Amino acid sequence: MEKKAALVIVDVQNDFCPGGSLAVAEGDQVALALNRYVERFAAARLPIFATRDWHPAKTSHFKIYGGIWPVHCVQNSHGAEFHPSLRLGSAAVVVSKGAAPDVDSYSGFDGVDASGVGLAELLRASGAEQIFVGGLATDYCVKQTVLDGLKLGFAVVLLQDAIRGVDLAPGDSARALEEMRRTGAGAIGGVDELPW
Ligand code: VGL
Ligand code: ZN
Repeated sequence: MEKKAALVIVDVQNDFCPGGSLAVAEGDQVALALNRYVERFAAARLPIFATRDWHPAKTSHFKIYGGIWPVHCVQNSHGAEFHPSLRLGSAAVVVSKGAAPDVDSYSGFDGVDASGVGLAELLRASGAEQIFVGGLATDYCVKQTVLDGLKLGFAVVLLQDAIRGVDLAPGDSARALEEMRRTGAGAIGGVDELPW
């Protein structure tokens, strides 16, 4: 028997895409790749979760308050909206993270749905044993989400055609990929490699 799968889309928001305040090169490209996964998961009636970075205006995550990042993904701002190319469909559950004023919260597993239920619990309630993860950014939120997923006992498959990195230092994304694979994440390069 195949493990029951869920799709986890990480932070495909305007501020992480070209034109945004923390733009990842080709960040908008992941939306197009992810749309194909959304279609396949929705057709198979498998659960879909979309995380979003959801910061208060004042947080130690931002450079101006002691962190390392430009202001981005402030709650209810245009920059925090999902990129318009991403077609989430009605079934996707939105999971918000980064709302605390004093922690970075890179992992999607720090996120909660509209009722305050955390991602791990949502996944377990959906019956998911295996998560397919894509989005932004490879070297921060995707990496932390993948590593936490493995730690929590989920099988994790990285969507290599649907991730892009910040690369604050050159090679960060490549190193992140290596660490995720070494820790136990699998990977596929496109929807054609989905096992169903
Ligand atoms: C992220 C930097 C700062 C991410 C979030 O979603 O990868 N990166 N905040
Ligand atoms: Zn952030």
